[in-house]
Amino acid sequence: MLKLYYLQGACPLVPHVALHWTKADFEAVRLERGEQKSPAFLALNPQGTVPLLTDGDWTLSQNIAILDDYFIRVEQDKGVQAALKEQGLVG
Ligand SMILES: N[C@@H](CCC(=O)N[C@@H](CS)C(=O)NCC(=O)O)C(=O)O
Repeated sequence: MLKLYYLQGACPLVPHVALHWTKADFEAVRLERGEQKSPAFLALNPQGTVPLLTDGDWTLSQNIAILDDYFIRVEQDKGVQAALKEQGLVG
């Protein structure tokens, strides 16, 4: 299952909104301030930053990379426009 690690009020809001709007099956994992530098999180992302998207052992950081990767997945599935249209977000 996809997991998006985030800090409240920070830039992971961008992929968080994208995943939510397209009804992705994902879990949002909220970190406490400073937790991004914990050994457990550094084992997932040595950069110690969020956002981090994981899917099993697969990990991806950086907002733009996550958006690119995710929307490629959606596009291959049913298409971003169709996903947003379902939500009534585009005409
Ligand atoms: N260029 C990165 C920026 C990552 C970044 O700086 N994330 C911030 C939150 S917006 C962060 O994790 N800050 C906590 C820290 O650096 O310890 C991206 O677009 O994902």
